[in-house]
Amino acid sequence: MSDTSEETLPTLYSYFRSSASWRVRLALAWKGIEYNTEYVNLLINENKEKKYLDINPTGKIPTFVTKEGKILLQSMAIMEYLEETYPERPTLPSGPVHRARVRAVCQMIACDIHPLQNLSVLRYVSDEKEKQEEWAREFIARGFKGLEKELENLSGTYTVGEHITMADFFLVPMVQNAHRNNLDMKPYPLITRISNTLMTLPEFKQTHPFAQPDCPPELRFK
Ligand SMILES: N[C@@H](CCC(=O)N[C@@H](CS)C(=O)NCC(=O)O)C(=O)O
Repeated sequence: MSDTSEETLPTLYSYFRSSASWRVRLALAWKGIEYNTEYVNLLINENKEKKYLDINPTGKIPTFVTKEGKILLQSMAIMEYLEETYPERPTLPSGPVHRARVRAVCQMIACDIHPLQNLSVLRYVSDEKEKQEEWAREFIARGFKGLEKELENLSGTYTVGEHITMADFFLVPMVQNAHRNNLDMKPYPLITRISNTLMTLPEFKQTHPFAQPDCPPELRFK
């Protein structure tokens, strides 16, 4: 872990490849919030060290520490906190139905798809990379099938309608995980089109895993 903390800024505990961390990096970038980063390397189990568990007993990342020193867990809860405390460039729409729809997409990804292909689950399933990928592909595909259909109703230029919302911050990192596990994206043209559109925006490029300082040089964007 690096030590870059500065008292006046919030701190994000992040790992370049963690899609849940990328969601929060996106919300922070979208709202233009300055923050410090503490890097937690999941591959060498820094998330299981006492130093980290004292901050987040679940051993998961991200963790967000507000500028007042309050510790917040869970990417969606952190993003809701950012929405409430930094209302500029809102990431939730105004009406209750639209808000519920955005949250539903977030939860399809955060609750139904992502946990099944998390590193700790893959390590439990098998030691072999191929078997891990096969498992991840299966559960991302099952989730994307329903999501793609639902996006026929919900999407516009972006995941829900014509404005960037929290749902977009969940979608793009999930698509990145799908690519990483070599999922054939042909059955998901809407998910692919929206994700490609979003990836042209600076906030998405800057926060991409391969643009992070803790990304190994061989993977980093040239
Ligand atoms: N629901 C949590 C998921 C957090 C999560 O699973 N993070 C992953 C990285 S994307 C992690 O810490 N994995 C390490 C482990 O499970 O040991 C959130 O949205 O913050």
